[in-house]
Amino acid sequence: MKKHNRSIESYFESVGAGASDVGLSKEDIKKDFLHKLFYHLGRVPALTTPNDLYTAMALTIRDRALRKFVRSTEEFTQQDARGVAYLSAEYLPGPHLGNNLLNLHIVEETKEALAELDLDLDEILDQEGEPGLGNGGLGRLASCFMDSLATLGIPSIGYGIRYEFGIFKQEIREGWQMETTDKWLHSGNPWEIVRPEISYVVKFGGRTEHRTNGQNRYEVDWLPDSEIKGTAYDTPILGYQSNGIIMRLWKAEAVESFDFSVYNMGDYYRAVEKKLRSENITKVLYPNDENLSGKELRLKQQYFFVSCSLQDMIRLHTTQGRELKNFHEKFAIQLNDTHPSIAVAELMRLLVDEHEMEWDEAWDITRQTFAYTNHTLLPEALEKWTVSLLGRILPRHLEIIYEINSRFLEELRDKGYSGDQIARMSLIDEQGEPSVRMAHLATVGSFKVNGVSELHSRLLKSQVLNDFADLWPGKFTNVTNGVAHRRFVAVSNPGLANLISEKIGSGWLTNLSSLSELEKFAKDEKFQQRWRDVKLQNKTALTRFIEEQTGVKVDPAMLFDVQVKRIHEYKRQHLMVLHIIDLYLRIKDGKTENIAPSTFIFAGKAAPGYFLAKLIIRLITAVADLVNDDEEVNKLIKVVFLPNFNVKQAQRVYPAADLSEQISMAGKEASGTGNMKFALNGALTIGTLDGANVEIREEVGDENFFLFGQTTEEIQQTRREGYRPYQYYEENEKIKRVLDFLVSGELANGDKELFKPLYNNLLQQDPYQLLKDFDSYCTKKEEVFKVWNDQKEWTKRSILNVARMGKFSSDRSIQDYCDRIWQVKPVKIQE
Ligand code: NBG
Repeated sequence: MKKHNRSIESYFESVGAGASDVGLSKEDIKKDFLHKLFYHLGRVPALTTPNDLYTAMALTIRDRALRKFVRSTEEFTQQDARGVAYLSAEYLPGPHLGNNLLNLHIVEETKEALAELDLDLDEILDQEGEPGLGNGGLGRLASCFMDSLATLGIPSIGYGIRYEFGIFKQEIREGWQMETTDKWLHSGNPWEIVRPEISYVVKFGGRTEHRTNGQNRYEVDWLPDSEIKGTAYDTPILGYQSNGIIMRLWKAEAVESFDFSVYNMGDYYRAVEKKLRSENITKVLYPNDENLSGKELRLKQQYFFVSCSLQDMIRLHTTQGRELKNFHEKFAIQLNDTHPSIAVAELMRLLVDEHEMEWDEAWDITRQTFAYTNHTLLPEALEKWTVSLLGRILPRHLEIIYEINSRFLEELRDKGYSGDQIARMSLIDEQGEPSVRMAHLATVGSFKVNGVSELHSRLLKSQVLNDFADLWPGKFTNVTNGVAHRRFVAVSNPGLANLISEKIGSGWLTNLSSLSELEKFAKDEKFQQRWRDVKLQNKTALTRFIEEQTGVKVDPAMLFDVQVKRIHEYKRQHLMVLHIIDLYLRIKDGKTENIAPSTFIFAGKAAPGYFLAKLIIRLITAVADLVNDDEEVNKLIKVVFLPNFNVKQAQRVYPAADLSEQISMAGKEASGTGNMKFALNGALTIGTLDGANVEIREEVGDENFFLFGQTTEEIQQTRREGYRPYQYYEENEKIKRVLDFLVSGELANGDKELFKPLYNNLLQQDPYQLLKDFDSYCTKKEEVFKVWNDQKEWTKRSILNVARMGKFSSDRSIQDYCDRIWQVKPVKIQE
């Protein structure tokens, strides 16, 4: 086929196949499904496995998704629009099939097509695993953004890493978290297409040579000591009845040129070893959320995917006949945290060293291209690379960073900045072992910097990047996070989605604010009853799942009180546990009045090297065993730890929750997005004034939100006054009793030592001020129980929560990015 400027439509028309070669009718789907099953997978009907059925269906739908992608790309190219490249080291797309069916509007057609073949869509959906290519909120946010970018018709592409092993699989053995590898590719991945022709060479190590060329131009050669090839793997991401975009993930491979021709036996093995070593780069995701490990391989991963992505953008740009001096007019590149921030130096290198651009022009372009999103204020999570490591892996980039820094510091000196200020703002941290501050590199190299909630953006400006915000006030902005409500409500909670659409129409699918039309039904008792029926159904389904996974039987009539997220001290899962222990002790004392029957549900992974987080899981499972086995207690409360929290499990949990626990110490949770998913599914929130909780409360109304705990200011005040947690232990009977219980041995077959580290941590430092917030939390829980006992009141609040959550769609977040940061316009396909 020769290259023509013809549209995809015209090709099909010319062979008489009609424009709808991948039709959406029941018959089209059925025919294509059988075609995939027999001719693509080569299956004999009698030997078909459930995975075959799933794969055939996925391939059927992938064709339709690709059609949208091809059409969108045609349109983007024609309109010559500015586009967005989202650079993220993590993505958590979740299962694709259900979401794609919704977006193509063919759930019913597919169900029927399968039913006619005696197959069940739900069983097929259940077959799908998920790419666990992220740790938590940050990776999931990237995937929510892909969904919204496609839906809004923004010319865009998401770049990342195709880890062969994603986030570990969590099992619970004898109460402890155990990690096993996540072999997500083992039964194949029908959604991706490998693009062997889209590949780039990435260099590592070695040294640089500086010289002046014939035209008197100063030039630098980078003579690396190894090279690795990155190959593109594309997954189409569909918008809702809209465009399709691509998530392009890079896989590391040995470069073609590695030399098999000159081997003897020994060299052959060495050559193969070298190949394996190359592939190591994209082998496994680092399972640390909010923490930096300083690992060489991690830096290599970051550079690898960034370099491939930038080379790819430059290729896209120049093959369309454009000049590099216009690069920033065609691309806005969003840095999802500092993980891809080496891109600032890499774009400089590509422009200056490889494309012979002058430094000043290259720097102008770079600074008009990048924008940086910060996702955490936790000091231990701010990325730094030692100068010695960075210089060894990326010698040329270290030189470029030094050059950027020296020019930047010169600017500060000219402005009269003091030595102290300059040391604070420098890209190089000279305290201790010299290291590169990646957040500073990202800030200096970007035209906009944003936090992910109002509070977080404010704290970012007043704390972590304070000096930069003073220098460039206009550079800083906020974009509050949002979630893909279609996945987390329409796909996960069809009962609620149908009820809502029946009342107010389906406009909320593309315009979440229209949920406000539900407000008028908040007190309607018939509607309330239906609202509760849906919740009960979802809880019953979760009950079955809990029993399957943990063997624990729970009663769906109980209050489902849920905390699911990564396990971290700052998120304070143990605060919830301390309260459960208090309830247990009360019940044992026979003081059961005012306790609403509750099931406490936890899920989440702990970083494998994070001892206290793992001990918190051990504590939850210990409390679960104690409570669930005690006849006197288990009628009133139960405790469950669901192993291996991931997107698929999350989609079962949110719809079944009554109460959402968002109880981090104020100032620590940048935004939270689980908080939004819960509230959108009708859970009420108990939470602190942290992250996006603040805005959720503003929206849903103080009276519909269970607020407790100190504010950021109060926390700082407490710290300034010299926080002494031991004092709370001494002065507060309840705290003393609960903490003593931790080390009484009753939770651990007489072992008094097991939970000592947590006990000591709380009594000696309590860095997240649990003890200080404990009373306020318990008091609020009493109120929760009271409101729960008034089901009409509870349901009214639940309806109002949903009705007022319109702000928290990722569609709105992406619109904010477009308006405040990228300055890009939608190019929607017409179909
Ligand atoms: C996380 C924050 C969350 C936030 C997500 C998405 C990191 C580094 N940060 O509060 O902890 O919701 O990012 O912005 O993973």
